[in-house]
Amino acid sequence: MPTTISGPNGEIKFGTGLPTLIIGERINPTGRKKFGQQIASGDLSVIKDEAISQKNAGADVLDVNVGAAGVNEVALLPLAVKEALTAGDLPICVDSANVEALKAALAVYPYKALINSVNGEERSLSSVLPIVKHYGAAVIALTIDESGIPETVEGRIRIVERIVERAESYGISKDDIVVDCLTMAASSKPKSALVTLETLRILSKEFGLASAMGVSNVSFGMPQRDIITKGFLGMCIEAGLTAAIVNPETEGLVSTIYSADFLTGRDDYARKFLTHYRTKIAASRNV
Ligand code: THG
Repeated sequence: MPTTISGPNGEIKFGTGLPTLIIGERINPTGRKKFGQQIASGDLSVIKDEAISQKNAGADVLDVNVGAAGVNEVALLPLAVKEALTAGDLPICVDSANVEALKAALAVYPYKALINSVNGEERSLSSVLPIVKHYGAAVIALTIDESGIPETVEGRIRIVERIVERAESYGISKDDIVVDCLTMAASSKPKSALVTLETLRILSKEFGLASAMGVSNVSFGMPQRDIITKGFLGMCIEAGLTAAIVNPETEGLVSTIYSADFLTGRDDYARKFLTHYRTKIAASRNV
């Protein structure tokens, strides 16, 4: 069964065989000092701007993260979610390591949210999973636990099995678990991209689980990062990735997703491709 989340315009479904869900990652202060300072001072216009520009670039969902120095996440995350929701009119992926902030944000979200994230650590399982159940949300499950990110495919799958088992004990359906196989920098761990792809392939094809991943980490430490990120993104989609956490404004990134979906039979009748590029297609006919 596909995973369902919802927003002001109704439900969105994603999963095996369906087009890749594009989760816009730009509402996040990581590495952006000015963004952090602005939201800490209560100026949410930057959230509105990022919501609109990511939607126009092709985002289906907006990730909202306000974790930065000097920010009271419990107070700010709900405001940021409301701002992004109003401006973007898209479902929200509520992103925080602070459980109280997640609760406060979910309390103001009147649809089915995606929560980012739970992991295999006991304190994460026992604090996040009850919230997932209570709010009827879906959740991204990271393949990391007390011992870190396993280097092997088997180690990462064991964490997923543990999370799914615990989730089911809370009455959370498997369809509401979205696994994240975690990407590391290929420049420092040359074989890690292959481990991530292999894990993704097994969880997708054999376990039938939905998946989400931030792909840009793969290119960390390299020049021309976007080239490597886009190549990896195409491979992830072939391996079964169902939701990509990306910057949709990166030149050529959304095209990579549309072409990979088309080539893997995930875009029936190339409908999404033809709709997204209709203006360009019409222009090229008229030359
Ligand atoms: N999995 C899950 N959630 C995630 C990630 C993941 N959330 C966070 C991250 N990875 C995805 N989001 C971002 C947000 C910002 C950046 C990268 C990934 C980023 N920021 C630039 C920097 O740090 O240099 C600044 C960009 C700018 O200034 O324009 O790269 O993997 N579940």
